Amino acid sequence: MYEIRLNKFRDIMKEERLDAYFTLNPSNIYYLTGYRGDSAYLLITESNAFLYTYPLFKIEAETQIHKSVEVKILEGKDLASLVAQDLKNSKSMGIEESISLHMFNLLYCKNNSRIRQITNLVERLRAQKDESELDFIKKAQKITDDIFQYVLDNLKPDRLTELDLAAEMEYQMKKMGAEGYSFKTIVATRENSAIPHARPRNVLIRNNSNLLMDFGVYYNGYASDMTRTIFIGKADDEFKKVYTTVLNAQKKAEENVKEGEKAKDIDKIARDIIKEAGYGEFFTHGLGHGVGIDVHESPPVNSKSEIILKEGMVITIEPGIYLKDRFGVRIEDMVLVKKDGYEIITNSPKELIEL
Ligand SMILES: [Mn+2]
Repeated sequence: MYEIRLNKFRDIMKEERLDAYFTLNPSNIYYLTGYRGDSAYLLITESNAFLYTYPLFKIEAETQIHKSVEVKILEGKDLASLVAQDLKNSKSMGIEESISLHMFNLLYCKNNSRIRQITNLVERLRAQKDESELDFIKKAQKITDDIFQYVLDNLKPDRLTELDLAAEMEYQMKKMGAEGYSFKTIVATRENSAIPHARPRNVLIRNNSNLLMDFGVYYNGYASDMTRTIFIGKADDEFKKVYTTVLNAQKKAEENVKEGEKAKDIDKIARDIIKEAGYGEFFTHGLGHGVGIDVHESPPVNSKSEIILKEGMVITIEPGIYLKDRFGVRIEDMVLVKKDGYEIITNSPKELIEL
């Protein structure tokens, strides 16, 4: 599997006229080699791949990494000199992130390699998931769905603060077999839910409040991401109107997901529905994003995204309406793009729930 990914990546390198590629991005390194430790550097050349790391990570490196990658432990050896040596006669090297001046000098002067800063090459590959990745993402989302059900079964008004509930949900993630959260859990009621990326407060979750929960977990290095907004007590007409609008936008956008569609057109479907209902100015973010090893990754799904959806992409569809100082509603699913349609990975109910 890793060999296939490395070779696919070498094809991209060729297209970009690079004969070497250097990265220290942990997500890209995990994707290309299976290594999940810290502090590693990956060099890919036309025929070899080298992973450099420190003695502290020797065991991970030796057990996790596929044999098509040569592991080099930095025991008193200088990384830049090793890389320069392994580069041999590379003429054009792509580098993703910033590197030290020392390393730049070694690579550039000693090796006479042309260096180009370049981003999103590995991300391009990562956008389309293979079967094993989909399996991890689905397992992550299953745990996320189970946590939502746990909240519905156990939540009582006037007992927990937003922070309490966020802590309880994060505790359950690990109890249910996840590695932890994929981003800090958002639990927000009333005016706090009108902030798209709200921080949970030390404020009680009261009766007659909406409750927005945006959360996800990591499972085997893959993220999930979902949002549900429920109502504690009996929802008033305005909340119902906002909720129905968001839900309608969310569903219509989802139904149009298919290979060959433009990401920005999917965004427009949701945005138009919210506009028509009179809430256009209150939908203040893009419709969604790719999810995988990173909880936000390629492809972006927003009004500017020229990306054409392809089979195997996993994206979120998450429209929202945010009424400042009052309340907000967001509904988010993860959706798998298929050749002739879509599959909703999220299984939690999304019709309005009044607890
Ligand atoms: Mn999201």
